Amino acid sequence: MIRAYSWPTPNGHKVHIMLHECELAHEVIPVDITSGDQFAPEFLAISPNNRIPAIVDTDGPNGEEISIFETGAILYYLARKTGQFLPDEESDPAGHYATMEWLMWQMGGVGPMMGQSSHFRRYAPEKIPYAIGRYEREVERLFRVSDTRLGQNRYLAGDDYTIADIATYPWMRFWKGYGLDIDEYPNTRRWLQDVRARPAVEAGEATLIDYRKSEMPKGKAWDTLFGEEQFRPHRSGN
Ligand SMILES: N[C@@H](CCC(=O)N[C@@H](CS)C(=O)NCC(=O)O)C(=O)O
Repeated sequence: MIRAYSWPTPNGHKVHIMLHECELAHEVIPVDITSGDQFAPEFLAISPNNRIPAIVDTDGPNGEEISIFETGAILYYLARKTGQFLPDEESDPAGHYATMEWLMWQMGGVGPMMGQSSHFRRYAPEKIPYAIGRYEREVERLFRVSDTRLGQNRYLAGDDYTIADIATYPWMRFWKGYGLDIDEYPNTRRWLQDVRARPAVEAGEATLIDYRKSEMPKGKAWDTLFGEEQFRPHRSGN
């Protein structure tokens, strides 16, 4: 059994989608990041960076329990555990490393840059033109990269849907929030439609939906995510 400690955000949805794609028995435990659940010592013991999601697999390697944080590591672990959505390194090294390239592209570029773009466009208390422009341009650049790639291949790593697509889709689907016109990226638009049509994607994105908040975080919630509460030292459960 896998326990996923999560919240309905793009990073949370990567793991919810993967659990559905792999048809793994799992339980999702909400970690309300607007109320500070991510700083609870028990959560920090499995996710010391105070970020969701994290998983615990009670039936890990050698039958022992294992916990994993960081979505790239979680997707890689679940792909290796199930033998799905990551081409085998021995029999298909080109496919394997292409998947890892695009997974790392998401982890190092798409997630952080789209996250910062949303922050400065939506959440920052002051609207700083340089910061907004810097991240908008970086996001446009990333959409151009995906559009070129997806004009040559059906999916990011090649012909097959992989953990690179699972990692990237929940961020790129929010193109409106980055101020983009998706019609300028027709290959990415086609890919978004293909990925969205998968039942596991629909099920993954519906996970914890009742907890989703559309309003802007204010007061304690803003402080928890972006203010004093976020940056004061927190005691780990380790
Ligand atoms: N690189 C991390 C990023 C995870 C992340 O940023 N999670 C956000 C929600 S999408 C979070 O937990 N925020 C809580 C906080 O900032 O305290 C991963 O891929 O797992």
